[in-house]
Amino acid sequence: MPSTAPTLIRLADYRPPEFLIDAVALSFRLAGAETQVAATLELRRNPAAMRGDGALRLDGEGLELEWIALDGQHLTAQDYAVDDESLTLFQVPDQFCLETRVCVHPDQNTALEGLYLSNGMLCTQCEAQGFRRITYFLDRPDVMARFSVSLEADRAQYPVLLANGNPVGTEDLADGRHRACWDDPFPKPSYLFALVAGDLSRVSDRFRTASGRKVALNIWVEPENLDQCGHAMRALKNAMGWDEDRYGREYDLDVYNIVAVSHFNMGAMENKGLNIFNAKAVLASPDTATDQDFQWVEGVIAHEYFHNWSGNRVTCRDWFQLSLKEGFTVFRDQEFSADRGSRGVKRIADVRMLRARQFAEDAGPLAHPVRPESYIEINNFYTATVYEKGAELARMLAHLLGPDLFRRATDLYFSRHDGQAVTTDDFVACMEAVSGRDLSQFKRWYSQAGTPELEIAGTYDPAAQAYELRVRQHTPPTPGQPHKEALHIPLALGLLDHQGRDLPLRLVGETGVIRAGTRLLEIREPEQVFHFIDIPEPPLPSLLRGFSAPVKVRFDYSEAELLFLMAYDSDGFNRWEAAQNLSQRLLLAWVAGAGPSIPAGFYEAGRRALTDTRAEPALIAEILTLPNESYLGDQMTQVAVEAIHQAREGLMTRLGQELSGEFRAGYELNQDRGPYEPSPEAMGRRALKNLCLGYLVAAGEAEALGLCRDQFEARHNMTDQIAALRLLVDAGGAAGEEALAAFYDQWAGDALVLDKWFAIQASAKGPGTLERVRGLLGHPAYSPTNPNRVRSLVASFCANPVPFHAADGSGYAFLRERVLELDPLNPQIAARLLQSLVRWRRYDTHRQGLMRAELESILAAEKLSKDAYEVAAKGLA
Ligand code: 0A1
Ligand code: ZN
Repeated sequence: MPSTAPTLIRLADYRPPEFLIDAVALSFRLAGAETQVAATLELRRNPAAMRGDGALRLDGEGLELEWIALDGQHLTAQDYAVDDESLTLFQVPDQFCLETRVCVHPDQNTALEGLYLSNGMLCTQCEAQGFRRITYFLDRPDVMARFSVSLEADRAQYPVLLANGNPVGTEDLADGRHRACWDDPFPKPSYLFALVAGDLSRVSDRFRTASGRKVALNIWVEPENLDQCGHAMRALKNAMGWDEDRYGREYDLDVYNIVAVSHFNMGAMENKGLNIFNAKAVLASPDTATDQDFQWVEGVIAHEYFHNWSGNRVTCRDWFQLSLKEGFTVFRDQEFSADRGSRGVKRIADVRMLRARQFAEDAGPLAHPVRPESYIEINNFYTATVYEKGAELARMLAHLLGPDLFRRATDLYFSRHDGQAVTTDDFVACMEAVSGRDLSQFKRWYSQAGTPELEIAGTYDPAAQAYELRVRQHTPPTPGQPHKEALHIPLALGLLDHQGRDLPLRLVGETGVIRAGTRLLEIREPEQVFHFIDIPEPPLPSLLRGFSAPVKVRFDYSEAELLFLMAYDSDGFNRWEAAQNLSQRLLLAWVAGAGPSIPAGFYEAGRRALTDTRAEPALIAEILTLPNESYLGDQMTQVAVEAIHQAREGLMTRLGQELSGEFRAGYELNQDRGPYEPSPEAMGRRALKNLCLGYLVAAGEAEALGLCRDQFEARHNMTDQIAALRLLVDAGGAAGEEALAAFYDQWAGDALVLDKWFAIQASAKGPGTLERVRGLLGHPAYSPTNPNRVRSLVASFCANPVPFHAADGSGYAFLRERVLELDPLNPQIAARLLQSLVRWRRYDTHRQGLMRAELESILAAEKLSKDAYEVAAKGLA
């Protein structure tokens, strides 16, 4: 346990800051072992705040204070107090200038918050509260200051010196040193501060904004990665153009710098004018990156760029408002990617992820609202709920308002709040202002945790030619919120006739022309009935089209109806959804003991999907991908780990055998004929081709493993190579081992590809996975201080249900060891890994006992971080 019980920070306790900082000048003498930071802060009392005891308390952690002066007067020990977390000045005037000089040690910083070293490069990470590890400051987002920065370092070791804003000059100094100065004209919170110093090479380009500003674009990387920046640069330019077209947002500085670093806790960071990226989120070449990597890079580049408006120009008042920037920005990047590729396929991928991660979070002890009420460690709240569910809330608002009003609302939001630190209420207020709608009920989505369930039933009255749809909403309790209120839910739906055509949807009392197609109903009550008239035949409802709200729908479809929807629904998302429902139903029945009773219609539907020449290959691949094991487990009251695995494998085998001819043809038809292309079409074909190969292997086809070997050895591109490698490794035996060894020899020099080599072994299906993973901990390329490596090996293992949940508890014990090893090094990563243990209530009593015991022993550890403490304590509560 931490030595003192960690404090709970509450939204209800928010108070405006007592002091404001108008400007800050920072001067760094940079070196890996010891960096000096001199800060000059221009402070004044905040007229909008209540007067406290007159003292000024600045945040600061792990700083060695060397000098302090107020309005030019050096202060002595009676004037202030320093503790582990702060510097307090007992008496200060209403307006003054404070100078401090501190010393920090980047080479000892393994937590990767504040200033740290990554492969010899100095870089920073300040969100959420890393700036206080660099200098004493009011490290909270509602204190926005103008920053000017001077960086001084050895020229040979750190030839490139970058910070936020625009460059204002460089200078050579004595003793082989040099200096660069940067000025950021936009006031910003400290979490957006960044600097980088290193021996970096760049790829450069230009962008001309709609109003004619010329922007220099640079992607900075270690020299050997220069050839892997083209995709990110194209993505950046596309994102800049898209934000101008879709949101009227232009870039506002002369330069946009992106730096790739190899040690990073997350994907990337939107620091003003100086984004710092996990190398994995920037670098991409056909040989080294898969199609998924290409898509991810494009999405993250766009996400960080979009933050320049949704996050930087308009920022968060406090960290409870995190989704104000994250939810909205995820929605923006999702829409960008939808416009770049296939909208329908993108929606499926996003919903898959929402269900796998956010619905699971909602169903466990860490459930929290999109705007949480309290936290111990804010780093634990960069969650699927804040990000992905937050994006769904922005999407619902966009649906409810329609495109024109939504654009007017975002224009208003950006102009009304430019340069301010605001709340999710302010965001919704802009939606209300332009639409004249009352969205007070909608706001419950921000404060109420849990996944709402819609129970829907329909009745057809042939005499009246009327269809009645009854919708009941219910949100199950979550920790701290036993009772839930009714939400305002946009429900998009269609009614299909017997030929699969959309009917016109006329509600009773409506007149005028109504076109056939999708209609948006608004659910507000616990129970609501909709009466459709002029319905000539019993219709089949297609519900929650496009997944118009983050809810679960229950409707009693027959198998035949699901097959019909799968074949005919005009909504691509719901065709996929019907397929998922159907396979989920078969698999859960199989797990429950019914065995493999698969209706002929299921195979037929699969065959039809596979041979549908009009459908996009990417969509076909999604339709034929069975729900994954964790998601299936989430649908059970008690997760049957092994039975789920066997049923899923079994269904793949049967589908593969039944449709072997089609899978074989699909494999051939979708081969890349020319050079690799990262286009959506080519990616879709590769996805389908590799899915076909997977089914051929599952079917035990004699030549399937030979095809894998050929594909692996052809080394055509990483997508194909890794797909083949995974199948070979999962199949076990000498062929898998040989391929792993060959892959290692080929890629030992490339850290990001080596991560894949670790991950494939940790996610292997066969026996002996834990032993292999334990062995890999001792591999010279494994390092607990590199988050990407830890995620590849340890997080991949924890996501591999059968070995992680082994009934002897060996997987759980392994995780406990890793968490205790990592926590002193990097608490954020330790706490994230630990989340794999918190959903113990969903397993049998034997496993429950094992998982709890590990949580308890972690909680009992000495000097546990706040991060890990919060997860373990809530996990046991
Ligand atoms: N704001 C970033 C995510 C991020 C958050 C925390 C970090 O370090 C603790 C790093 C990045 C984003 O949304 O991309
Ligand atoms: Zn973000």
